[in-house]
Amino acid sequence: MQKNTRLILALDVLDSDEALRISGDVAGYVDAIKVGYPLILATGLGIITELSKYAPIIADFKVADIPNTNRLICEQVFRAGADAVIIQGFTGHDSLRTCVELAKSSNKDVFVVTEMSHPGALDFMQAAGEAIAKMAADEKASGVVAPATRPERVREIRKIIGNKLTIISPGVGAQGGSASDAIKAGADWVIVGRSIYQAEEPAKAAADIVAYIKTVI
Ligand code: 3DU
Repeated sequence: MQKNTRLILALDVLDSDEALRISGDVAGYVDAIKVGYPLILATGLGIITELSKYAPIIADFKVADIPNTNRLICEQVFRAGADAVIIQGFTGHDSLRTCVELAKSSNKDVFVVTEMSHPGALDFMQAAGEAIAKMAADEKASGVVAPATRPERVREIRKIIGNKLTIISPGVGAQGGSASDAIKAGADWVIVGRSIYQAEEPAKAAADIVAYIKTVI
């Protein structure tokens, strides 16, 4: 994944024609497209292959199972053409290690969720966030997913993982986070969904975010 615009589109629409149209419109403004359960359950895993002509694809399955099941899931995701997969960190070292080993052998990336961006992440997840970030670094994941809604946590997680891992950061726009604050706090990329795909002109919305990011780098 090339660090160029520093914007990742979260494509949580439910229709394949719409997904392809929006991807074509915004392709010049995004470094990757993140797809997850909503689009894939609605249209099928083949949508990954179709979208991969526009940008690298991150499959956000938040994989959270025993090592063997994690491996089976990641195999399918990579076979479909995804360049990266997002997994949950709370399942521990062995579950993560299995994904990282598979990814490295196929030249793919694994991003590990430390703590999520919504308010409920404070109930249980945040307490484990720093330990998960350390684990992601120890297990040599490609990067972590950290919340743009809490830039101070992005900053803390950056300190823990150093500069070898990247940070992708959701929560910008609809969830209240700011793209520039997340980037200033140490995120490599921001992930934006509704503020782009629900906009009247998705390409303009994406271009505006990219321009905003450029003011702080
Ligand atoms: O709130 P948005 O519409 O910009 O979409 C954010 C996307 O990022 C969405 O796909 C959501 O499932 C994902 N995500 C988070 O919002 C927060 C996380 O901690 C991890 C992933």
